[in-house]
Amino acid sequence: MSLTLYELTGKDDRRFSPYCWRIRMALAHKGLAADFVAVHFTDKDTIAFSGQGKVPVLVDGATTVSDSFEIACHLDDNHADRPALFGNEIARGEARLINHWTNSVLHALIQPLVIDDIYQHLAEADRAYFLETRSPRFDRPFDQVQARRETDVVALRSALTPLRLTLAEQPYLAGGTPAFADYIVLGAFQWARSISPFKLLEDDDPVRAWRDRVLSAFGRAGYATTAYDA
Ligand SMILES: N[C@@H](CCC(=O)N[C@@H](CS)C(=O)NCC(=O)O)C(=O)O
Repeated sequence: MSLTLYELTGKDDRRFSPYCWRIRMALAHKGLAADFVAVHFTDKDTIAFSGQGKVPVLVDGATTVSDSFEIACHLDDNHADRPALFGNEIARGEARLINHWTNSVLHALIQPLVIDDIYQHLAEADRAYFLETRSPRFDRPFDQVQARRETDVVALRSALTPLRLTLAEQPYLAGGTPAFADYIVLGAFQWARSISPFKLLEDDDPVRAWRDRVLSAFGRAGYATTAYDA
């Protein structure tokens, strides 16, 4: 059965989507090989077959799935002979909380810190689209939003306290071994380091050590990309 993942790319083939990274890691976790198709924000025609306009999109044989959480559920339900991304229904339910916290809190704290770096790493063809769709989220130009990051990063680091408390008791967010909850949060940090040299996490932050552990899993799957050493 062949698998194809459609994922976002930028200038110099930077794979910078947090949601797509969740699925890259999920495929590595399950030991499933896939073909990767790079798409730009404005390549809507390429993923039109999925019935919506966002990546990731996974094609698994005759089945097409979009939305990263739905894709993870699909992978567990349809490749149950492979290591589980959730483990059971309770863990799947709890991972939904991590999903929504990451999408609504973590991403919102990271985006202003790297918004101009994202813009600078976009393919030329995507720049006008990105300006048009993302500028309304901010009250000033991207470079001016990002200029405050040395002070704004404090709020991000503070919001990571629950992660630090969890990691003081277990090596991964999901428990003794990494699972989809880890890949959801990892995607946010991978998004940043794919396009920005700015250091979100201090050297002695246990979240940084966890991030590097997860990046190193499955034969260093998380390092198989162009990124900054941030
Ligand atoms: N809920 C979706 C969100 C996916 C998403 O927002 N993807 C972004 C890339 S990071 C996208 O494709 N955006 C298209 C656009 O803004 O036009 C998921 O979890 O997969």
